[in-house]
Amino acid sequence: MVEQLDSLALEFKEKIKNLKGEAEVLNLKSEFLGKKGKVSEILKGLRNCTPEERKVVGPKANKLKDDIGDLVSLKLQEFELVQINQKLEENKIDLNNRESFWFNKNKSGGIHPRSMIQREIEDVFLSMGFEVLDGPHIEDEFHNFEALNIPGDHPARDMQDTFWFNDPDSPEGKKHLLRTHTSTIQVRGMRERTPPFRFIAPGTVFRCERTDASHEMVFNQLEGMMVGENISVGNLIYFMKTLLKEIFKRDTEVRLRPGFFPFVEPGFELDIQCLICSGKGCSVCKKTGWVELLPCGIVHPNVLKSGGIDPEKYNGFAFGLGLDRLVMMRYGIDDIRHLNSGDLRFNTQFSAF
Ligand code: FA5
Repeated sequence: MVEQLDSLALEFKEKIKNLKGEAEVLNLKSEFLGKKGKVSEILKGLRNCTPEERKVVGPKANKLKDDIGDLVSLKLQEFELVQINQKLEENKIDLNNRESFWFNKNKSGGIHPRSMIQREIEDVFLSMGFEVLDGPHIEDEFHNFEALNIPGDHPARDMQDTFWFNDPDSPEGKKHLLRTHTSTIQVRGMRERTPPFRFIAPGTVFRCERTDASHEMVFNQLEGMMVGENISVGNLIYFMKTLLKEIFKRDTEVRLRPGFFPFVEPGFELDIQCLICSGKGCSVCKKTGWVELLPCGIVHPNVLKSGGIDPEKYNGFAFGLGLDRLVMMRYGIDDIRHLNSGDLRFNTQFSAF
């Protein structure tokens, strides 16, 4: 039996050398190790062996099984490597040759639905005399919280959990963070202007929160601010209505309810009737029929002071539009996570790619 096992080992090594594919390797494995395979057939003879013979044959048979298993794995890895190299070769991109980029062959780039809507909104506000501002993603505590009337011990800080950086260069341990909202640009904008002024500021914001159909950790807002003399809630509502009318090209059901934000007083939540389910209730609106879209209010005097503006003389309104949610409502997208997926099957539905 020992000789039989030795010759099986040689036979296997010889046969596996010439195999051409995964299926052939697996067939050979079962020819040797399967229930009715060559090794099993030999081992049936163990019954007739003496205990001494078994002590020799048993370990030898086990070693042969292990060796066959190892040779099979090695051969399969070899095939896998060939396949990977083949794929790499097929998808090779010569960065010096524009013709070799896949998207240049038959297709051109397109615009993400969020960028399309952002541009539309910018046009609407530009036509109403607003400027378009930008601000940094990495912010300090002052612009994200303190200047907005949210001191260190204020419970409102818990409403927007975020990602913090330690600042080794700051002796007071002043911390930096990924901005949680575009309201950071309010103070930056105010400090660089004298009233009257009006601006919007679109941008990406970051929050440490659980994702679902209407919540992302990285999402986009569009801030708006108008400061001057005798600005009223009526002015605010006018601009909000104009925005929604221009974007949806039809009247939409909205509701205004009181909302608390330390940087506005009074503060409001402007909700839009869910256009995914027409107000019947779905996962996007959490079965309420309404989607929180546009918090807004009259700027708090402390915030005007942080921006270097005299609250005795001037006042203003501010709003913070949830841009991704607006895009969802406009196109009937039932899950916010599609927007950041980078999936071309999704992106190509909105503009010519
Ligand atoms: C704010 O961020 C305030 N800075 C808005 C503001 C500005 C109020 C100026 C008053 C004056 P809020 O946390 O509610 O508020 O977010 C604003 C909007 O962003 C929400 O109405 C919603 O449309 C959107 N939003 C909030 N969290 C998420 C999230 N995790 N994923 C997607 N959109 C979100």
